[in-house]
Amino acid sequence: MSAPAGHPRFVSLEGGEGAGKTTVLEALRAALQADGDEVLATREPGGTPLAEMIRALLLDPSHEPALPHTELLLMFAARAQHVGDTLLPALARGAWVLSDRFTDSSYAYQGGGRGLDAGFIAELERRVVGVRPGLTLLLDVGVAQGRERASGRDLVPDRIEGERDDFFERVRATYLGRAAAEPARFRVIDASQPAERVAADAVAALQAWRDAG
Ligand code: T5A
Repeated sequence: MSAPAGHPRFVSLEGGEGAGKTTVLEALRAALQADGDEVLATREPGGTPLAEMIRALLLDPSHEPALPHTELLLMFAARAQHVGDTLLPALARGAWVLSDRFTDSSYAYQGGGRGLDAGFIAELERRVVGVRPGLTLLLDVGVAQGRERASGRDLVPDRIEGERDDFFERVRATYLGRAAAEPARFRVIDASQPAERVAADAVAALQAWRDAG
């Protein structure tokens, strides 16, 4: 069975810790709204009240660590709720959807980082999610630089931010591998640049993709 099809109004932002997704998302939203389009900006894990509760459970460092499969299945539980309750209804009414992370994060973090089987993740994607972004902007930055940015902002690292550098190197390598394998969907943005430059590159990539579609 093949991967789910990409939707032409669904854009995801991906990258490691501190890549600058939140900053870029606002620039993309402003660019689309300037054209008068409805835009839903959302995030994963999260995007609905129940999915946000699952997010809190996943990232809370105060309880025992989630085992890799527990983490994967909770990510997909949150995603199922997000897709069914928020994302598909927005696409059906013609809105743009901008998602800070989507299924590629599960391939990168639970697949690459935790070492879970990509075939199993693909099966969950087909059965539980059933949709892919038409465009995925991968904000690529070196692990040390990204972690330094994230640590400058967070007082207490969440459960995943507390992982070691080798975990995040595998996450990055998995993202870059996926981008190389799917050049029609991915655009890799150099996120080591100043924030305004990264945002401008991301907006230009979105506009070029939209104009070509
Ligand atoms: N996860 C998620 C999984 O493991 N599997 C999954 O399936 C999914 C969906 C989510 C965690 O869950 C994991 C991945 C994550 O570990 P989160 O808090 O949402 O947790 O984590 P992130 O998405 O990584 O959020 P961050 O906020 O850490 O990263 P951002 O959004 O990429 O970075 P941003 O924009 O907040 O910027 C971080 C700091 O850097 C500065 C900003 O001002 C900010 O202070 N900054 C820059 N500084 C200099 N130059 C630039 N270009 C900068 N861009 C931003």
